[in-house]
Amino acid sequence: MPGLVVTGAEVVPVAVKDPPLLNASGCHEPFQLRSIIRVRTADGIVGISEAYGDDRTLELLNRVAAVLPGLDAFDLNGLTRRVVEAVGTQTVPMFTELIGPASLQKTVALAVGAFEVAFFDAQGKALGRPVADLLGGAVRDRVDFSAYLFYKWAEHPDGTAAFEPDEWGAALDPDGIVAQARTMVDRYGFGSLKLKGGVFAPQEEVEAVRALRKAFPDRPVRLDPNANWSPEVAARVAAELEGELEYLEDPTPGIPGMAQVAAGTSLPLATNMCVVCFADLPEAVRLGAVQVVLSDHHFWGGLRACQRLAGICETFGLGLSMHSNTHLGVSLAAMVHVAAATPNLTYALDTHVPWKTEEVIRPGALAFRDGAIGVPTGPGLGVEIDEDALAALHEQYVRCGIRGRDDATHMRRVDPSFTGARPRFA
Ligand code: GKR
Ligand code: MG
Repeated sequence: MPGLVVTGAEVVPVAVKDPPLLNASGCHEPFQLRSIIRVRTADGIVGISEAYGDDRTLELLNRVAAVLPGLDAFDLNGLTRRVVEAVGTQTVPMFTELIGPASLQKTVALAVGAFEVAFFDAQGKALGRPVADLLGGAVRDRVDFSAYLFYKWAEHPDGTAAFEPDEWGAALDPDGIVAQARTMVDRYGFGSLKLKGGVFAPQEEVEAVRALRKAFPDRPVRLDPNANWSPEVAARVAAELEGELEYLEDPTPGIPGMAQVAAGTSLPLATNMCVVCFADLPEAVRLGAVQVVLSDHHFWGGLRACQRLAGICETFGLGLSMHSNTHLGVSLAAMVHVAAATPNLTYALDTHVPWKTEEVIRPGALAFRDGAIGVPTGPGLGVEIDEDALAALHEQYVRCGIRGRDDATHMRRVDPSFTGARPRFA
C-alpha cells in the first residue's frame, strides 16, 4: 500500500453559542471557541480533528500545520518529531486554568493530540476501518457518559448575548440542580451525575449533592469544585460526603494539597487539574494524592497518549475517567473511539454536548441512548463535517469578537468584586 502523504493542513476557528454556566473561574461567555482541523493527503483523503480555538492555540496549530506536508499520515512518531521542532522552547498558555498549568510538555501534547486525531481519521478512511480498530480494537460497542450539571443563570448578563435565553432556565440552588438533572436524565438517559461546584459556599453544594442522591438514589454522583477549596475546607466537605460520592474531583489545588485531603478520607479523589501531563504522575503516585485521573486527548497528547496513561493508571492501581471542555461532535467521536478501545476506562465520561445547540458534523452519526453513544463503525472517526454548518460557525467566530476564554470578566459584569483567585473558600 502506498504511503498516505500529507499535502496540507488547515485550521478553521469556529464559535458556538454557550449558556451562562457557572464555575470556579466565573461564567461561560456567550460563545465558546473551537477549531476544526483538516489534513489533506495526496490520495485525496481528508482526516479531520477538533481542538481549542483561542488565539494562542490557533497560532500554535497553524505553526505545526505548516511543517506537516511530506509526512506520512501513518507516521505518528514523525508527527511528534515535527511538533517538537515547531514548538521549540516556547510554552503556550492553556486557554483555561481549569485544566491545570501550562508546560512545554503540555504544549507539545496539545499540538500532537490535535493532529494525531486527524491522522488516525485519514488512516481509518484509507483502510476502511474505524479508529477504535487502529487503537487495538473496541472492547465495548457503546460508551457511557455522565450528565454534566452546572449552576447557571437564566440568561447572559445584559448586552453580551444577541440571542434568546437558553431553554434550561436558572439553576442556583438544590431544587434547580435536581430539576436540571431530571431533564438531562429524561432526555439522554444518563446513568451517573456530575455537579460542577466551586461556585457557592461549600455547604450549599453539599446540600445539592444530598438532594441529587435523594432524587436519584441509583445514580452515582460526582462533585468538582475545580480546586476552589482550601485543603481544610476540602477535608471537611469530604468528611460530610463520605460514602455519598463516586469521586470528589479536584477539591483543592496542587498535588501536596490533594495528598493532604486524600490522607483523611475514603472518598476517591479525581483530577484534571493537578495531574495533567506525564511528568505529574510520579509525585502524585508517591504521595497517594489522587485515586482517579481524568484523561483528555486534547491535552494529554492524543489517543495513543491516553492509552499510555491508561496503562500507567492500571499499573499503579489508579482509576481512569475522562474530562471534557465545551466541544463539538468531532471531539465527541474521538473520545468515544479511544474510550471504546481502553479496557480500564470504565467510568462514565464527561461531556458538555447537552449544553450545545450548534454542531459541525452531519446529524445522525452520534446520539445518546440510555446515556451512551454507540461506537461508530464507519471508516475513521465515522463522522463527516457539515460544510454549511462549519461555514456558519466560522462566520460566527469572525463576528463574535471573542478570541480567548475569559470566564472571570464575564462574571464581573454581574459581580464586580469577583477575582477568580483560588481557593476562594478557605
Ligand atoms: O466548562 O466550566 C467548564 C468546566 O469547568 C471545564 O472548563 C473544566 O475544565 O469540565 C472541566 C473540569 O472537569 O474541570
Ligand atoms: Mg474537573
